[in-house]
Amino acid sequence: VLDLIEDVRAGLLSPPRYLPPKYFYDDRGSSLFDLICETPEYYPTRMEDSLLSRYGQDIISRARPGRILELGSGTSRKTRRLLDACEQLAHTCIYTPYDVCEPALEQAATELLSAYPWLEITPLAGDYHAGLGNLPAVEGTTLFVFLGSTIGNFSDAEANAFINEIRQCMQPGDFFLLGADRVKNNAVLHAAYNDLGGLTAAFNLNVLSVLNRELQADFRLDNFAHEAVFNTQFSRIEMYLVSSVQQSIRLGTLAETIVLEPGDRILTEISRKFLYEEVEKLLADSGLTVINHFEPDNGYFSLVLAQLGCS
Ligand code: AVJ
Repeated sequence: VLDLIEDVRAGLLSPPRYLPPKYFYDDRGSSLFDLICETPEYYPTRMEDSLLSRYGQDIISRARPGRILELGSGTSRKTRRLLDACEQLAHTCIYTPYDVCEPALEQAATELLSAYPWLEITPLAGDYHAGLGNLPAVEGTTLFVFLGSTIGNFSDAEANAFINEIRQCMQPGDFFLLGADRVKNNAVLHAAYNDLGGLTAAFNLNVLSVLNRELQADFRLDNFAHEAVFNTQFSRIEMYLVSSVQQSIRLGTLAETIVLEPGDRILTEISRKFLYEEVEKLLADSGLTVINHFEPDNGYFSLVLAQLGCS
């Protein structure tokens, strides 16, 4: 809650209003996100999943990881493709899911153990924005994975800082697997963030329920509309909550009041879309060497395996 108070003070009290996207993911938000992933419009999850199924064995046989460390693991659904590949190659390893959400970690661990009895799971709870700290040593290499194009939620500077953080935790020879969404036809992008079933809208609005609950606020969800537009200049989807009326909102915990006019907007998420070269540049700028760059025929998504060179 302290983080939230600070972020709300910094971002929400005056325009341009901005909230970090990490507050979407309470129980309801996480369920809504899972449902979004199944809509016909939201292609990234399916694309990444099929790349992981297709190239999982290539990745595992190249990295032969002693440990797979997944940042922001959530339900660990996508990671199963990598674990399947381990199984097919009779390769065993430790799996360390790393997430802010402890209940999700525990549930994922229980489910994974029943599906992969050979797997040793050592979950790590924490906020990766605060850095990874000291990782327990393991035998063999560690394969760091950061999937789902969550990297797209970061600004350029944040993305570089984040990958640098990870690089600091890597030993020479360790690998990094990054999933990143790519620039594509505007209509496809627009539809992915404006699904006809209204799940993305519900997901976006849900952050106001989080604020209501955590900060004794009185946002009325029906006074806001979901908006998601592709900003060509910055090559990113921008997701907003737009005030549809003149309204004042009380934030009890902060003893603050926000006044909004019709049309006033709160930026709730950026989701950057990268060019092929930009994905590689992100990694190269942190001193990582690209080993494999996987993409589907339509170039909708990138899955990149990189390594910290042994010097
Ligand atoms: C989980 C951050 C990758 O940016 O596409 C989905 C979140 N927001 N629909 C994304 C999201 C709206 C998603 N990431």
